[in-house]
Amino acid sequence: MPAPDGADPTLTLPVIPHDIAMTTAQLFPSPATGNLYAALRAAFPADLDSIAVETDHGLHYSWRDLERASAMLANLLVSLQLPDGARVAVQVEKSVEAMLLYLATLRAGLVFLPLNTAYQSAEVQYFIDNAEPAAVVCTGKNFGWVSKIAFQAGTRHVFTLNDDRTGSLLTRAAHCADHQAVVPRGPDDLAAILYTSGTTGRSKGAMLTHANLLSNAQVLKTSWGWRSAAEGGDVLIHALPIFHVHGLFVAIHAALLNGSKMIWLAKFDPRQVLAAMPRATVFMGVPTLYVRLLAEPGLTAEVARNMRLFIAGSAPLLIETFTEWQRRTGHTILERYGMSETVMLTSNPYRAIEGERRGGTVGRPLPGVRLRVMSDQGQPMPMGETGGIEVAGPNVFKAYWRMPEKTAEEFSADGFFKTGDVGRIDADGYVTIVGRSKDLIISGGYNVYPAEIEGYINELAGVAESAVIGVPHADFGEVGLALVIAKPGAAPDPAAILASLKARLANFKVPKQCLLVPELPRNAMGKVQKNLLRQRYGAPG
Ligand code: MLC
Ligand code: AMP
Repeated sequence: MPAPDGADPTLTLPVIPHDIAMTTAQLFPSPATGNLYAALRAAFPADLDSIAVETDHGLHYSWRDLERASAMLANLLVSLQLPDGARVAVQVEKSVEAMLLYLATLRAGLVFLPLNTAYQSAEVQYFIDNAEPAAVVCTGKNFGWVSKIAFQAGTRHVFTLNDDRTGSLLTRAAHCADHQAVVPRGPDDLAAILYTSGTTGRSKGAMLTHANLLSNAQVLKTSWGWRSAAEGGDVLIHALPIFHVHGLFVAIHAALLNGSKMIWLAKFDPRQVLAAMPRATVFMGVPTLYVRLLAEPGLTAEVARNMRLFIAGSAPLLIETFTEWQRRTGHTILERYGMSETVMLTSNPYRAIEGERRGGTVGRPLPGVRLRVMSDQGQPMPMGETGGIEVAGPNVFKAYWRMPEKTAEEFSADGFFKTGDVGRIDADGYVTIVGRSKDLIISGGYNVYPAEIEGYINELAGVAESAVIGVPHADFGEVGLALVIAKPGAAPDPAAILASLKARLANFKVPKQCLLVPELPRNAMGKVQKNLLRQRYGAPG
């Protein structure tokens, strides 16, 4: 395989062309090591020269390539002699090498901290200051500002990694041995920290252990009937970003733990997905991906004939999308529900014998997950009635990074995590999410916290105060709308407000519209009544 210009040729990889009551000991291949990578590696197919990943650039990576290249990267990380529990923060474009860096971080026993590529300097600064990573990996184009933030925060090592297999990380790893003994880790040791925004606007780092991730991956492998090579094998179309639970854990772990090939798309493009579909069996997406695929005339039962399973999650799937998908392809989407703090919690049934895939619901709690619906007073709600969803299980995260008070607040006295989602369970055990108690907008599968955006708007000249609400949107499901009250005598320009947000915030957080309003409705406590604003301004967009 020719290396692209500037790529380090030595790292150019050879081309070829339920039982969920499993104990931790059963889950891990060897009691000596609880390292998630060891479990994934144990599931690689016997033929290590078969193709593991095929990219949209026509590159092929074998299972041996994954093993060797992740060993080289892990050896580089180990050579840095970082202390136990050290964080490796990564903000890079999607590439197979970025996935290899994740696997290498696991192998080296370090803690992976992925960051959305849309985050700008103020956002990245917060994560780096808060997590104090020992190493940071960024794109070459961002090296100037990211390294400045990192070095100021005391990070000693900053590498670059680009999506064309260049960058100092690969150059350095090319000098490392291509075999590595996986660093032993206990099941309770940290594997990753995923930042999830807080209601106060300050992000919290959810600390996920090797056992959290592996137990969930095992459960999904069984529940979704992943087919071994002997059963004809599965092929996953991977079209999601790899800095959140969905693309990083649910998709990658499932494929690796099943020894299944991935067709790897750097960015979601509906036409590329359709082109890959006849050679694939499994697809995972947020609802926006399904909406955009439905807009393609090429989406037919014929193109989806080899597909075994379409999985949706991260945001509510509209019943129209669910029904229309059935009509166009003959397939019933399986909707599931998860969170950064818990990985996957519920799933609609895969097998008909377990029940129907019920549109508008997120299915039943996954094996091992205990889920309950509670009143505001902390009492269990009768079946079918709505309340706060709380969960417990081997998948639930350990704590928020360096926020013991927040952690205590969000767990009940008997150890259930309060999801902030509002829902009900029916007599068959199906869970329906009806809303959120947390003030959160989910736009195209990304979470946006109004408080963070309001904070930025309120600092702008001429603004007295603001409220950001989520309003329905045909493509993204929900998008932000900013309602702004001007200071007396001032007339801030809504377009200028949006432009200044765009200059400072990740683009998906920027409201799609901004309106000047004379007042905001408030309750007796003086709190803005966002439900009234949603009623008033929430006509579908
Ligand atoms: C992009 N934009 C968005 C947006 N994505 N705005 C709101 N919400 C989003 N999600 C902005 C762009 O910056 C651009 O702004 C404009 O909207 C149009 O962009 P686009 O070209 O249409 O966007 P695209 O690059 O195609 O991205 C859309 C997308 C992407 C849907 C493919 O957002 C995506 O990959 N979403 C998946 C998120 C995900 O993986 N979530 C899982 C979280 S895990 P402008 O102004 O520049 O034109 C989780 C747990 C669980 O929740 O249960 O899984
Ligand atoms: P995150 O913090 O990015 O992990 O987002 C988690 C949130 O996404 C959950 O708390 C839910 O509000 C939402 N979510 C995930 N899956 C679904 C789903 N299938 N339906 C509705 N909301 C979902």
